[in-house]
Amino acid sequence: MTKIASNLQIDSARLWDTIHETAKFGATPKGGVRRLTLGPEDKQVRDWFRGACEAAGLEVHVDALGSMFGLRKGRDMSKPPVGLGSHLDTQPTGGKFDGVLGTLAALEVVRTLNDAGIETETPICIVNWTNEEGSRFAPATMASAAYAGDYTTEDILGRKDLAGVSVGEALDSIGYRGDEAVGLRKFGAFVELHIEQGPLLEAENKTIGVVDRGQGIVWYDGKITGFESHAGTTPMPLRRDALATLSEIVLAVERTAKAHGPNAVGTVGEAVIAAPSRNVIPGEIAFTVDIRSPDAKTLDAIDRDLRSAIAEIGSRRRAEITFDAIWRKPPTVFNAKLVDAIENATKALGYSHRRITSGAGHDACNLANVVPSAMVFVPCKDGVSHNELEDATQVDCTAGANVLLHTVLAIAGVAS
Ligand code: HGY
Ligand code: MN
Ligand code: MN
Repeated sequence: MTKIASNLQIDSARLWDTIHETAKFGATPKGGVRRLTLGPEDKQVRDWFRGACEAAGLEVHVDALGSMFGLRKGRDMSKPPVGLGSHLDTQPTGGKFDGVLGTLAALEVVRTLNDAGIETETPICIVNWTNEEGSRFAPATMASAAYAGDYTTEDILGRKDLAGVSVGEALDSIGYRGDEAVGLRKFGAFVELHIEQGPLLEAENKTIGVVDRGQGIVWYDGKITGFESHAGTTPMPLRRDALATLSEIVLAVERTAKAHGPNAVGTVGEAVIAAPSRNVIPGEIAFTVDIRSPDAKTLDAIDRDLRSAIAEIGSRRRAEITFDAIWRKPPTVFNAKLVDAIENATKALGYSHRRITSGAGHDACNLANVVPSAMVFVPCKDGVSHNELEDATQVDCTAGANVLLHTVLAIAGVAS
């Protein structure tokens, strides 16, 4: 690698300014970001991202699910580009860094290479994946999962939100249904920078997480059918109370995850009473469950135990319960050579680091099924994420972006 390239560092202030500039799209009073996928705020940040990519000399392409690709030419265009990026959509109570850091650090890598006049051997392609969060449309990481062949484009286009709007309609409403076939654009490797969204790096005072594995995830949709009846006249023993039934299921999820711990977590994140009323016993509830573990056998054991607990609760409470697994992401093992490249770049830059398993799902976990992929983590304050208080430091974000830069240079090669 040339002398210039080996000492190269990203522009810390520019990256930090970019993160805070885009945080205005969907800014919330508590200092977070609410930018649900394919909504008006997502369009704003997408338009901004397209402009920034074009200003950096990138060719911008959009695929049929709205994922955005910014291509930087390399000396040898016959070679597949090195991919780097993440996502710009957020949770309803999202923060400034989840997904945003990885996408904007990818842009900063390009800007830094441009400033230094460096041409890489292979092309580079930065990516904003549609709907990583899975909050408005399930499943999470849907666009990169379709890219990796887990779903057809038609299937994903037909997924609907709670208001009955389909992914296809939402893409059209913001003008981001591209004409490129999903999965057509190939990569030689894919690297994603992300905040850890957990407490380990901060607790151990480590700057970089070299991510070698990702947890497996199973998502369930559940429905409880009891019986609406008068809150004042229905004796307790005669009730078929859907909410009381769900309350036992919530505790069963918590109990089962703990029983299979310490490397297992379970969450009931959504519950919707069909016809809520203060003086009606809830008769119908839809709910969701999110189960995770780095171990596939643990996921199976939790599934088994949860189903038997739910069956017992349902029969005792005379409620009908449907419980369907709608998304199963097996645990990820990232590409060992790429993980080593990240670790080597981290050591060369002198950052403290540790190997780490990702507790969160990421687009790179899907890419790992079709191309050598790996991730770089940096700490976030108190390990908090999916919360408007999500925070990270400029120093750590800069370190992560420098590791991303030097990992990409090592893989793409420096032509001049
Ligand atoms: O749910 C996840 O793990 C990701 O943050 N969307
Ligand atoms: Mn994310
Ligand atoms: Mn997230």
